[in-house]
Amino acid sequence: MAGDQQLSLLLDSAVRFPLPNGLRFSYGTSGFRSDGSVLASTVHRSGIVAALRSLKTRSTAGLVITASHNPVCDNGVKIADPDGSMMDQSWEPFANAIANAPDPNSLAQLVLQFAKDEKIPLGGAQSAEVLLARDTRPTGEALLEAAKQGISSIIGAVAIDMGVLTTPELHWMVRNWNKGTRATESDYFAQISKSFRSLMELAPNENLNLNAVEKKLIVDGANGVGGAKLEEIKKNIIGLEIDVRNTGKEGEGLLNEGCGADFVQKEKFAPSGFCSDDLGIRCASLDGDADRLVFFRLIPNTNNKIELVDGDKILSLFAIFIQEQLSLLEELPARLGVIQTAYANGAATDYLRNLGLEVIFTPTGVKYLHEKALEYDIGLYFEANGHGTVLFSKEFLSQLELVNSELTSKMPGSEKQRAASRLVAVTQLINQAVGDALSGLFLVEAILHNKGWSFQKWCDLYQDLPSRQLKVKVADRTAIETADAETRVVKPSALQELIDTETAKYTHGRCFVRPSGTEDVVRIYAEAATQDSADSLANSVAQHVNSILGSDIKA
Ligand code: G16
Repeated sequence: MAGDQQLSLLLDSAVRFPLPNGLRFSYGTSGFRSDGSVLASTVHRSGIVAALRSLKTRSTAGLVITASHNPVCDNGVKIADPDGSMMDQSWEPFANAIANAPDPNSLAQLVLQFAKDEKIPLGGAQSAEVLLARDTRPTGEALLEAAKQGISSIIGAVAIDMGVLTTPELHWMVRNWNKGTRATESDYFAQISKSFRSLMELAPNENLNLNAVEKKLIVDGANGVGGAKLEEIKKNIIGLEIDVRNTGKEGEGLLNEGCGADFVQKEKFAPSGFCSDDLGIRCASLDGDADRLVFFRLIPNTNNKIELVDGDKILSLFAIFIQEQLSLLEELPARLGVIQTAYANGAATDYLRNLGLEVIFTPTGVKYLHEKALEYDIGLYFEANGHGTVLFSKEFLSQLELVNSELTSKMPGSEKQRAASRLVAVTQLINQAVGDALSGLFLVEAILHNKGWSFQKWCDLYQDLPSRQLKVKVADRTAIETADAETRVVKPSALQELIDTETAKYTHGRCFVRPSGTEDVVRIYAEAATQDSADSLANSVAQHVNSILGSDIKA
């Protein structure tokens, strides 16, 4: 009876969201992405997956509608697991299967069969709960409605619309709801401003050279959702003067167009809205849904070229700071792991290894880095593009709390006690669910303040090897398969031989190619001793990709 009711509910709902003719969807690096106008069926079906995920885990799940760094016409959908991380990868084949089910009947059969196989109780007394959010894209509102209808096509499932949020806010909320607090956006803002204030107050006086640490920060909001959120947070921030640009207001420009972290990191140019008046000032850039962060400073007399501080250098700053605090606390042993991808600059990896840190590589995609970081007491992960965070294990957190409260009662004000309190503030400031540009930005600022470091000092940590990234649009990007954390092409095999031959021509040459999981392109990364060599290596490999797989090269 309940089975019949469930079946007819699924059929009635699915019939309103037919699969567009001739299209296939794939759960990629960060969920489904495509042109926003063709995604209604995919988002509707993702709503079903999220509701099933909630039933399976007996917890609140999340669903966010965003295409992050992609252009404004695109959109996408990703699902958050109860701990706030990306959906368990073992469910991706099911998500792919139902996203491509040709008609309502086959869709319903797939859902019922999957529920049976996974022992998910359908139609029973158990309820499911899914938190929803979207970014500012024009197609977002209609897609949100599709998600709601997908969720309510599972008996007992409830969708809770949390509004227009950054992706990391939604992940953070899901995590907190499952820890028993029905946290809202104002709790998120309050947690950031409170822990930032604590960390600022713990700065050692002798390190504090206020002349070195410029108090002003200009932030590029990518004309996305992050700028407006930052405007709210900054109302409660003391000790930092933040000027937010590209907030998406009328006249400021289009989402991610000529602005945003992806543009800044790849083009190494200042975003629109920045000019020579900003010379000498520390600047930061978020991406469209505020899950990526890079810093930069304009270079004088260069027509808006910038000195870039990417995810690798943010990672290095976090690693140094955490290591320093731990070195004062011998009673708090911790295994640190640093996770990077093949895009990490070779100089950054050498620098981190020279700090004595264990550095591990995974394929591109936060879901892979996050999973690896969970294996450590403290797992620090960052992609060079600015996507990353720091994770603390449960055991480490309870040890830290214990040590902190003992030191606070026995040695208040001592360097040891302050080191423990600084670590506590870091654990509260940095988002434990996913990479978060806003919480990352405030952690960077608090660390620079604690260390009394200028932007220049941070830049000088190490010198990046010159690099170049290109993308090539090909007929079928899935024709490329890679191995060894995407550093080698295994298919077509002739391509890797050509890459090896080209790379061998350059001092410190390194090059890899991989299919993007968010755009319909193949990406090329090259590194070498000089910028000309890196450019020429990237170009020649792009030509090979082009001649083997077809089409045009884009910077
Ligand atoms: C997403 C992922 C990132 C990944 C990026 C580019 O970022 O979350 O982990 O680095 O896509 O991926 P690809 O090279 O496969 O296109 P975002 O900011 O778009 O969500």
